[in-house]
Amino acid sequence: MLVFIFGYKKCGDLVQNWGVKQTLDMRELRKKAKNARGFAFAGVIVVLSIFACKSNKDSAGNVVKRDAPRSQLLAGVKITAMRIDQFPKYALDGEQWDAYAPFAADPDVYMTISYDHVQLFKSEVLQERAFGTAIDLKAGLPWSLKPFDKPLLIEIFDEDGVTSNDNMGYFLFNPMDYRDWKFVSLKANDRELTISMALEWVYQ
Ligand SMILES: [Ca+2]
Ligand SMILES: [Ca+2]
Repeated sequence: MLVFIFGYKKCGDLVQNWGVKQTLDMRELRKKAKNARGFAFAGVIVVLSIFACKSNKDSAGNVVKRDAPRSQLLAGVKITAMRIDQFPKYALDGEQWDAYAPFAADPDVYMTISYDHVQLFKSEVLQERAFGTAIDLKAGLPWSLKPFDKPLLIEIFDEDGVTSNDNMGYFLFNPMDYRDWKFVSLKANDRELTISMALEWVYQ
């Protein structure tokens, strides 16, 4: 019986000691693992530093100044080319554009771009444009669009001097709907009127 009690106690001590030893071993292991992680991290930093130093030098060992990395912050958009591809043959009343001037009945075409009733751009007036010919607008280009994330009103007119000009058609154009597009073509819903433009997106 005594032997049994002694044996039980000894066994209990062993278990207890083993538990303590186990705890100590785990602490030791954790400490080692932490140190190993620290060394690995330091190693990565050293390698990156060497790489960074090396990448700033060319093959001859000269220090090369690098451009700052380009961010993707959109700063604006410009129209660099604008063409009226086609326009209606007749005015809304079915008459020639300048029916009052029988020998100069073709329209005198120009374009405006407006936002919120404020005119942003007005092109040159191109006199007597024959039906079926494309019209390239060039004056004042490029046009920097501000705002570029709201619907802009693009209108095409026939200039009529003292009388009110004839509206040949219009488009609502929100540049952001075409983000990063280099060429955009628009067609008026209700008229044989199409325009196309080249865009340049500006990033800072
Ligand atoms: Ca007219
Ligand atoms: Ca006219």
